Amino acid sequence: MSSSTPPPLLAGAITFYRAPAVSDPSAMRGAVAVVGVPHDLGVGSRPGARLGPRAVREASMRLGPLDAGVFDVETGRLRLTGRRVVDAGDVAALRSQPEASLDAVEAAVAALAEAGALPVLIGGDHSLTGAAVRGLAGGAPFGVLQIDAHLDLEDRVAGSRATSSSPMRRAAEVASVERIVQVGIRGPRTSGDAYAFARERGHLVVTRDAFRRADARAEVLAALDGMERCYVTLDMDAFDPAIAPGVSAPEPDGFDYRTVKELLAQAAARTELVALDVVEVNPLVDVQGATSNLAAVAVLDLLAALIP
Ligand SMILES: [Mn+2]
Repeated sequence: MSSSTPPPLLAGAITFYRAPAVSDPSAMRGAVAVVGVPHDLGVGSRPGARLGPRAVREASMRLGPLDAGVFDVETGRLRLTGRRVVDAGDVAALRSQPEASLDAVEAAVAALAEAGALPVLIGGDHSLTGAAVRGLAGGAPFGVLQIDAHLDLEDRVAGSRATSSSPMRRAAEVASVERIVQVGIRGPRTSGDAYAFARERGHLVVTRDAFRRADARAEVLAALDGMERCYVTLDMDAFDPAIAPGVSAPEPDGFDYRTVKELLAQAAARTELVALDVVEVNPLVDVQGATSNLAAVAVLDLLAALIP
C-alpha cells in the first residue's frame, strides 16, 4: 500500500502512528525507532504501566502513517516528512525478573544506537531510564533533561536498585553522563538525601514553582545550550493530574501541555537528542485514555520539532 493512500482509520495492525513494524536494527539506520517497554516491576504502588506501550500505540492510531507528513496548522507547513519512523516492537520484559528485564532494555537501546537509529522508548515505569542510559554508555558523553514531579534519585528502596524512584541515580552512575537537569519537581515524595545528592553532583534542579519564573526558565535553556547531546526523559507525572490522571504517583500543580511542548521543542532545537523516553503511562488508573493520548501527542510534537 503506498503512503499516499493510507488505510481506513480502524484498519491495520496497531503500531506507533501506523509506522511500519521493523525488527532488524540494521534496517533502522537513520530512523526514529519506537520501542515499547512493558515493565512496571519498579513501582511501589498502583501497578499498570506495563500496559502503557499498548495504550499509547492505540491512542496514536488516530493519525499516521507519518511518512505522509503531518500538516502543522500553526505554521501552514507539512512536518515529519524528513525522517523515517519505525515501530521496533517491545522489549521482552520478563515476569518477576526486574533486573533481567532492565538488562534487556539496556541491550535494546545499545543495539539501536549501534545501528544508527534514534531510540524512543514508551514505558513502562521510570526504572527503564537507568537501563536505557546504560545502553548509551559506550558512545559520546551526553546530558540528561528529566521532566518529572520527582527527583528519582533514591539509591535503593527496600534494598532494590531497580525501582522507579532510582533511575536518575542509576543514570548519574554512568561515566558518560554529564549534567542532569531536573524540571518540574514538586510534592512531598522527594527526600532530603536525594536533594543533597543532586546538589553535590551539580544537577540543575528547577521545581515546578520555580519554573514559573523567567530567570529559572532561562537557566534551563542555558543548561541545554551547554549540552552537546541530550537524553530526554518525560515522566507523565510532570503534567498536572487533571490532564494526566493515569500515572502511578500523581502530584497536584503539574505542568500544562503547552509548557512541556515548548520545553521539548527547546531541547530539540538546542541539543542533539541521543534518545527519548516517555514513562509512567498507567492505563489501569487512566481516565478515558487521556494520559495515553497525551503521551502519544507529546512524542509526535517532539518528533515534529526534531524532523524538518
Ligand atoms: Mn519519575
